[in-house]
Order: sequence, then C-alpha cells, then structure tokens
Amino acid sequence: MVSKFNTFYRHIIEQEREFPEATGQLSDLLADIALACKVISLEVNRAGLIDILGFTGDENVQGEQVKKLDVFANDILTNVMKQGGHICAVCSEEEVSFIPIDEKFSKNKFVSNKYICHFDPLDGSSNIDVNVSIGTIFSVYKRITKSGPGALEDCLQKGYEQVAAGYVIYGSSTVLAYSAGKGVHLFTLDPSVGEFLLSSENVSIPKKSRIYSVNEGNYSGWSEGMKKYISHLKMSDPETDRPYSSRYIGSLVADFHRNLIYGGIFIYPADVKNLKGKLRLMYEANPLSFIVEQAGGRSTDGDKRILDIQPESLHQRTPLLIGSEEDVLLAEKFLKEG
Ligand code: AHM
Ligand code: MG
Repeated sequence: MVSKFNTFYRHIIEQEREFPEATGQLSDLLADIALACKVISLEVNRAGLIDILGFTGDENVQGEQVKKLDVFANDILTNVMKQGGHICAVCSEEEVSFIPIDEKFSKNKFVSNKYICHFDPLDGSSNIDVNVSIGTIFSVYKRITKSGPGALEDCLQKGYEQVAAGYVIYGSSTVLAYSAGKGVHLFTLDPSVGEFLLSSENVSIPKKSRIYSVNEGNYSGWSEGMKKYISHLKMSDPETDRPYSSRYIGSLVADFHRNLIYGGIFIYPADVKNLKGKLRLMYEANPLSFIVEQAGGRSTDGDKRILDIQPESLHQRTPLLIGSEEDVLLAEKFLKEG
C-alpha cells in the first residue's frame, strides 16, 4: 500500500528526474501509452453494451462502424504513438511488419524520435468475447540507427536493452504495471477522475510460491522433463508446500499479474505442436521478463535467460518459464534433466 497520492505521470516524471540527462521524452511516451490504454479500458467495459463483440467492419445497432476490440486497441495505440513523435517505429503483434515513423516537427520544434515501441495491443484473444480479463503489453527501447524512420535492427534488440516495459490488465479494475528499470510500480485507474493512481510501489514477487499456471491440455505433447515437473508439483509434501494449486486463466497478463502478487510460476513450454512454444518473444516474453526481474523474479526459456535472447524476427516465439525465482529454477532443473 502507498501512503501518498500520486498519478502515473507524476511518478514517471519523478523517476526520470533522477537521471540528469533525461529530456522528459520517455515520460511523455509512457503517458501516451497510458492514455491509449485508458481509451481501450473504456471500450473493453462498453463492449457488451455497444454490441461490438465479434464484429469487424460491421455496423452496430446505432448504425456506426464498429471494430473488433483487438483491432480497435491496435489502431488507438499506433495512432497515439505516431502523434506523440517520440518513436521511430512501432511494432505490434497485430501487424505483419513494423511501422516506420519519421521525425516530427511541431510548432517549429523538432521532436527527436529516439524510441521504439512494441505492443501486444490486446492479449488473451480467446477471452475477449467472454468477459474474462485481458490486457495490453508494451515495451520501449532506444533506437540504434541515428535518424529518420526506424529500421528493422532498431526493432530486433535483446530484451535487456528495454528502457521501460509494462502491461495494463482490464479486470475487475484496470491496473497498469510498469518499470523503467527502477522497480515495478502499480497504478489503478480511477474512472471517476480518469487517472491511473499509484497503488503499490516497488512490488516484489515472492521467492517461492505454491501456484503453477500452465495449459495442461497440452500434456501429451510435453517433454519428459516437463511432465515430471508438473507431476512433482502435484505430489503431497507439506515441507515444500506441495501439492501446488493450479491456476490458469489463459490470458497471460492476468496469469502473470496474479503470480506477481501472490507468487507463482507460469509456463508455456515447447510441445510437439509448438516446437518453440506459443508466446511471442518481442511482444509478450521480453516485457514481462523485464518486469519480473525488476520484481526479483526469474524468466527463462528453459535453457537461457529470456532477456539475453537475440531476436531474429519480430514474431519469433519462445518457450517461457516465468515467475517466482525458486520455482523457475526448479522447473529449469527438471527440464534439463529430462
Ligand atoms: P494471443 O496473443 O492470441 O492472445 O495468445 C496469447 C495467449 C496468452 O495470453 C495466453 O497465456 C496463451 O495465449 C493461452 O494459450 P492457450 O489457449 O494455448 O493456453
Ligand atoms: Mg498475445
């Protein structure tokens, strides 16, 4: 719990002030993302009412053009990013390739487009139409090229190069979690004032848990090590808190957020169908790995640290083991021993 009343924007400005070379651009960029997520939150809450679920390019009962929520979320994030002028490329899980963005001159003032943004605009697609929590995931890198619109090499950086990352969960309330490399902080959207208000500062994930999150429907396609690990968690042993509880929502943001608060391990391993797992390195694994490490947790693909993986393509997939440190370490041990 926090003792002071603080908004998201104020918080990021205060954090940026600690870096003498900071220009305030990162704060503005993160504020733009928060603004887009407020609009998405509103639309998620209204979705059932305005009859937009499940339609793309159709008309709703009022005769207005309607968009599917994930298309809407992608459009709003991309447009807000383009307007802000701080980025030279936006990469989205919804787009085949990255969108290059040129420098911007506003009121004769040059704005340096020194950042890159990656988004999963609305994660948990199978839950969109059934009122189950979904989320937006974002991450920010500094560009490598010097000027003009961004290039592919700007977009394919290792996860440890992220300067900020976070997610917004549209659940029983809308919560934004972010880190700019100085801890993880949570904000809850107060719809009456339209602001994300600080709800927890410097969140840390419990070192060990008694929750595992995995789609056990894929069991028959798992490696022997993975099967043994999950069987191990189900065996009774009060000294190691076993059996663990199983919690799987099927929305990564929601599963991750619960594990961040209560402790837990989330796994989407490779299986015979998905040889590289299902989740995307750039849009899902990297941002959440940045957050989990900032919160004192661990994240690997079973073999190496997620943040050290050199991406080769924007939509590259990776197995993901993420959460409480001791649980991830034990899972890695089982996977290695096979
Ligand atoms: P999406 O990007 O199409 O929404 O897929 C990602 C989602 C994650 O939110 C979730 O953890 C996972 O897919 C669930 O997959 P599955 O239904 O195979 O268990
Ligand atoms: Mg996704």
